[in-house]
Amino acid sequence: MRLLLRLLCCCLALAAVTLAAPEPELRQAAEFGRLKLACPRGKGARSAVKGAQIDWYLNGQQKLLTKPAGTLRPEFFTDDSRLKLKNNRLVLRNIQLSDAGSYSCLISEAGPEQSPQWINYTVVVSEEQFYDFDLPEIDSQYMDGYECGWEEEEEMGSQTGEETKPYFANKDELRRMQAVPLGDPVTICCHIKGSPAPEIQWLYNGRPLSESSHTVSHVEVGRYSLFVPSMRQYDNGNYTCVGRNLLGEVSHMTYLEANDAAVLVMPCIEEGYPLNVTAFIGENATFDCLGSWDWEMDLFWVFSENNTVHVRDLADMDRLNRQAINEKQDGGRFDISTKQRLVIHNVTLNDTGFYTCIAYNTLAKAHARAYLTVLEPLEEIPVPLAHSRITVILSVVFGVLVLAGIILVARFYGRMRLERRERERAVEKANAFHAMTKKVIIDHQNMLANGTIVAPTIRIERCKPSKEGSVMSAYELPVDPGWEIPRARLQLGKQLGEGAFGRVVRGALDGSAKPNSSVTVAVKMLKEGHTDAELMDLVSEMEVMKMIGRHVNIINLIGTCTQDGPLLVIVEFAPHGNLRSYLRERRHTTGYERAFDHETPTVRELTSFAYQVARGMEYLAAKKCIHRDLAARNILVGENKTLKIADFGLARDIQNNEYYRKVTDGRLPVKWMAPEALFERLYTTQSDVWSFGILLWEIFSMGGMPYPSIPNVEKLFSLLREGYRMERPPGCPQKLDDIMRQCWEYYPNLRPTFTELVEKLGTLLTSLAPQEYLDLGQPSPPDSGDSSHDVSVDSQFELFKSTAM
Ligand code: ACK
Repeated sequence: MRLLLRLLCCCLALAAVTLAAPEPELRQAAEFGRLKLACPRGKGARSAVKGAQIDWYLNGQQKLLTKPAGTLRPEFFTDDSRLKLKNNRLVLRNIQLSDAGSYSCLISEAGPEQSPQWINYTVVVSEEQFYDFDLPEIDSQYMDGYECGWEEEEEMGSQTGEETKPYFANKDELRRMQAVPLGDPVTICCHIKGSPAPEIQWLYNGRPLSESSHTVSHVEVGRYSLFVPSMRQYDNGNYTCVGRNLLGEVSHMTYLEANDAAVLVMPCIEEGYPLNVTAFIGENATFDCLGSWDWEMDLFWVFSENNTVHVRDLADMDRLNRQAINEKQDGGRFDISTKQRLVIHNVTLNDTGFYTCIAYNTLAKAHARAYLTVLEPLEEIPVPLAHSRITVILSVVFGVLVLAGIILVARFYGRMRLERRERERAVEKANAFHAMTKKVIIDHQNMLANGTIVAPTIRIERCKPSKEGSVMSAYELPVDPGWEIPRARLQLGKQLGEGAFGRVVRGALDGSAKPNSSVTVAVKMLKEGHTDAELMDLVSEMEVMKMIGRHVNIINLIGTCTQDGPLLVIVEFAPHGNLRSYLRERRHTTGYERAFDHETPTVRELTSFAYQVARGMEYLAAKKCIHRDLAARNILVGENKTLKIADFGLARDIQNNEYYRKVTDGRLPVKWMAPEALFERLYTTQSDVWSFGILLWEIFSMGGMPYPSIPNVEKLFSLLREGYRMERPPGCPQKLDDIMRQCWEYYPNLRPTFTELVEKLGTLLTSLAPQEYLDLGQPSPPDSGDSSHDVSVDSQFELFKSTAM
């Protein structure tokens, strides 16, 4: 009966909406963006309808969700993962054009004397200006605080109690560091309460935000939050919220960092660190926590008197992070301005205990601890008053002590002389050892197995230098006459880039056939202070490149310098850098700055890029080479827009069986990784196909960051498991989107092979421009200037859709 009545009430109310609906509020949303519709509207209105039933409708009939009467639960979900109710706001994310319409909310059962109330919105969805990343539309009215999990209106009402100095109402939301993918929005929450209501100020790198010219136009300051709609490199820095009232002040600093590397490094603390420290009262004690340090990582220090710091998961980590030593603690005695170093000034006996350094990111955690022993200073023993017997005894004792001292000093000097002689002998021995070189032995024995190429085994042995005279290099490498190039023919130029251990420089290689002619090359080499393992990796890469052979769509080996100096691996030079930057620089912009005057590539060109990479990968797959890091950043753009796959030989195994498991945890390019690579460390050519799908998405989003709206890696993991896949980038042809989706089949064997991808993309290219079909043996020809096929991406969608595959 009650249900029937409610139904009747809804129907009547719905009719009322259609007949005499209050003026709906017009809300504009951007495609792929997010929208929040409040019900009820206005500050303070929420408390008036506490416990009311709230129903949301779309276009007057379709019920979206219901918040039942009497519940205080803040969140309600629907079958559509994009839609939820949070804190009485309907939240719709990843908005589609089809989401436009009228949204109505009915508040009923708010109280006996309150009649049902309708709130109406008309939602208009505008097509996303995909290339116009700089100033995305934001709904600033509802953004403040939304991400922070508290309600501003509630806060406003609670400011009336007895006088209190400012304090953090929600310590859980305080973060020491927030790493944000480049271009993503980020909110810093800082909910400071107090009575009278504290005045809140935001500082950027220690100075008032208003004085910092670059951020002021960009960030939005809410009452208790700071919102950066699109993180850029120059927004990096320390953001501090300060809350003050008559009774005192509190502040919290968050370091924000934008990063476009989708690569996570497992935290790792160097063995032996931090070291135990012993200090006298009043001295300073320093602990160092050396190890790998990555943009997604946080590091903090925890003090415990006994050896009991339990770290199991991220929740533990957050709990500990809140208990962590902070700089303000104990009158500023604890200095953690350099995170990896903890300095305790003016130590006291109370400081005795364990200091644990904890480094963590979403991938893993690492912690190590050291003990601080605090000693009391040696007290000076007062000399007793002279007494004849005591004086005699003391004199005798003194005499004995002096004698013993002399004997000890003599023995000490004897020992020192002995030790010095031993040390000299050891140095002589070490010098003799160093006069030897390290011989690099490349074992090609297993090069061919089942008709496929296998990486050689490389080892290093110490031996006497085989050449007379000065030793030019600590290593002796075997000469490969087929590839060896005299160093004199090579001139090294400016650096193109560097990684942790190696670097790449531009070079000019004198032509051997034509004198006075030179060709530009790229030269890979190691950095000073590299290890044997790094040299072995470069040797392995060089050998793999030799074995792989030549293909137009890979970076080919030109030659090597292995003798009389450091190892140089000379490869083809790609003048236009990596594909990701290439595309980003050529985005079609609608106003704001345009860095370079490059032409926006056509859909046909983009399809040709995809085709070329597929061809290169087909070749590598045929050689049983698994790339493991196929991404636009690892594709280089050569002359005539020829794409070349780089880094395919990078210490990534080639095996005669189809797959291998990577046991050791190194860098994980998570957003490009197939589920089986992500969850089981299982890499195959078919996991490369998944990465190729992400690469396709990168190409058709003009170098966009994959999964732009996914806040963290855990979320990505769970969404992938649930079958979530990225949306089609705007302007991307449907057929290309279909190919992406095939590459992202959960089961590797359901994904297309690279040969099938070459076929599909080739057909697509032919259907698009039959007369400009890519010559299979040749790089993609430069666009001939025939503008009939050269419509830019935005306008070609329709054209592409109508073309048969
Ligand atoms: O992404 P980039 O612009 O292109 O910066 C990196 C850097 O060196 C470190 O790897 C660039 N690089 C690597 N190999 C080549 C090459 N063969 N030709 C041109 N640039 C290269 C790469």
